[in-house]
Amino acid sequence: MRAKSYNQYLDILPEIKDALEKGLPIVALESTIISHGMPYPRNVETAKQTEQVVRDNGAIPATIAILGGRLKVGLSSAEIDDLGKKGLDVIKSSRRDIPFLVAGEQDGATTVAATMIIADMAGIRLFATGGIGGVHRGGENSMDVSADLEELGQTNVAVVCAGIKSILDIGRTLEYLETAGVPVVSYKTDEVPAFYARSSGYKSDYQVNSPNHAAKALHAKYDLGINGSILITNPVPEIYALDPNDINNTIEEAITEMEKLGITGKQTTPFLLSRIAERTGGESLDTNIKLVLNNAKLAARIAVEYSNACKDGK
Ligand code: PSU
Ligand code: MN
Repeated sequence: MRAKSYNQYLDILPEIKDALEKGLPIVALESTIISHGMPYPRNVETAKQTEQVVRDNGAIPATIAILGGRLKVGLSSAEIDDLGKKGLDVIKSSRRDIPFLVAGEQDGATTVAATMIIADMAGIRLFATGGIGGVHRGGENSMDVSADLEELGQTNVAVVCAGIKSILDIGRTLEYLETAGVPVVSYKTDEVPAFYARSSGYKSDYQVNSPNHAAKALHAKYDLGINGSILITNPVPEIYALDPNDINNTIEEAITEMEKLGITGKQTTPFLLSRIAERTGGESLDTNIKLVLNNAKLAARIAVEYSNACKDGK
């Protein structure tokens, strides 16, 4: 067997390669959120704004996707435009899909799981997104459990998100993460936020009050050789949060509609996100965008501290 070398599959933008060599702070960003998570053109605007927020907070953005079978670490502005315009026509790609897209020289938008895998290959340890996949409601029967959870259990990239969305079974998702050995931490609160809403009623494992605290825990984890992610949940800013009861009713209605239509598998999350946006008259989309930007800021600040911790060796 050949020595393990992923480099032949990776295309890393020169700015990011340089930052990796120098140990500078970098934040990975996913592309399924662009193609499947939001409608055009706000998906493209948001992707570019997110990159800018990462830069404004001292780190270098690396938006990840698969293009023509190449694992791209960092996209050009034109490539982001293209993914955003193609939307649902791009293949939503998780761990299972990567080898087939490479072999077929195809394009794929990467989910949290696939983005983590590619970020890890490049050596990027921080990743910002909006929401992760989890155990779907009724998952105890359907077994609809996102591959994101298994990835969080094994791949060495910390993920900053806005908590667990109530399209999912929050309690079971947290149980799964506990089993997988993933610490769920919350930023400046002791509760796991619920994406559109700041509160879920579930306590997180650890509260962190500074980017430095999160970075030190991450550094300790990888220094100790404990594989897997730390899930850093960051509540949506108060002014953009939605009323938990209102949004839960909207989510219930969207789930009922989805069940009637017989939608399952990888179509589930994109369907629910777009129905919820329609039913809230775009309000949920505005909240979604604001929380992504908020997460990019926190991830960049943690990346700065993590880069310092690595240089100090502590
Ligand atoms: N949640 C969101 N927006 C998203 C997703 C989740 O609020 O765009 C995307 C992410 O890419 C995530 C994926 O990794 O959906 C999970 O899909 P599934 O449940 O099919 O694994
Ligand atoms: Mn699923």
